[in-house]
Amino acid sequence: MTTFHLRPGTEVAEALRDGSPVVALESTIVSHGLPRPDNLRVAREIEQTVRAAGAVPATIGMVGGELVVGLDDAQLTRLATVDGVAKLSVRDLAVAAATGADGATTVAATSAVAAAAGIGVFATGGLGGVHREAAQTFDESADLVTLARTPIAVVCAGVKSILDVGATLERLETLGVGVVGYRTRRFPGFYLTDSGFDLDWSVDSPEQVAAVLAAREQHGVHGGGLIVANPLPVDEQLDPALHDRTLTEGLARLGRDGVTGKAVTPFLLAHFHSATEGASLAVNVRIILRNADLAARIAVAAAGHPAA
Ligand code: PSU
Ligand code: MN
Repeated sequence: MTTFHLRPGTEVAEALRDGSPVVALESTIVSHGLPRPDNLRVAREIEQTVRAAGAVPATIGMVGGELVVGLDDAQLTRLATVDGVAKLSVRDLAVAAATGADGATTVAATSAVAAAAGIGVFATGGLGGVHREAAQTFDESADLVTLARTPIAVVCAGVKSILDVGATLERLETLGVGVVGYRTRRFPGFYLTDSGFDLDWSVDSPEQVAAVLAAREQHGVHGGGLIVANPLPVDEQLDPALHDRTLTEGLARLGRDGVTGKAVTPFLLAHFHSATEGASLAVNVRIILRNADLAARIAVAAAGHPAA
């Protein structure tokens, strides 16, 4: 079993011990999802946003084979700047630990480690899901199957719009992963406010999300994760025409360059960032910061709303 390192006496360890609000954050977005040098600045801004809303940030990642819950600034800097940082899903954690690797954890790996550490709320940009060619390639993110068995609330702007959103929602239903819109009945489309798909449930406040988490504890039927889908306001989304053009072009390049497996998502995100000349990057950053803020407010509400 891979154990994580929660150094006694660290801010995260003390907050967890005291039942204070903690928000888990992933590192793949830092190492593979955002371009340098913005990535390190944004990683720090995400943590500051969590703090400003009254919670302790716990960015998760692997440094020299050590799985860390609550990277310090030197560790965060290392994962943001050195070459050869591996992208770690759940299945990679043990191998990376045993070989002393540096690695960034995906939504799947971050959720699994956070839940094991006792953290109940996690903020990211957009979830992984079913890729558009999945009927041929079988490419479906391990984020989905991991959330099926991991009791954590993930605040995100839906799934990345590069994916097959309808198929992803069907899989989430099959897998028993809860999905609630935050002040909306439409599933967000990451760069876009609205993916075009309806949701069954909407919640209006961090307190209401905390009540959902508490009800789950009381029922003792935990199941898996809860997705809190937090859309961008319409005037902050990426221009839909630019989005559609960029996506068509990116998908064509994917085929031309023969990109497959775990390289697909970073490739498409990088294509968006360069083809939109930074417009998608600005949108991506706004998404993450808004989600970090909401996640922190949920964690604060949950800390004051313990299950009976
Ligand atoms: N959200 C973002 N940027 C990212 C990711 C999510 O805004 O880079 C990362 C997450 O770590 C997610 C991963 O788990 O992309 C999905 O990769 P894949 O499709 O290979 O499972
Ligand atoms: Mn994949």
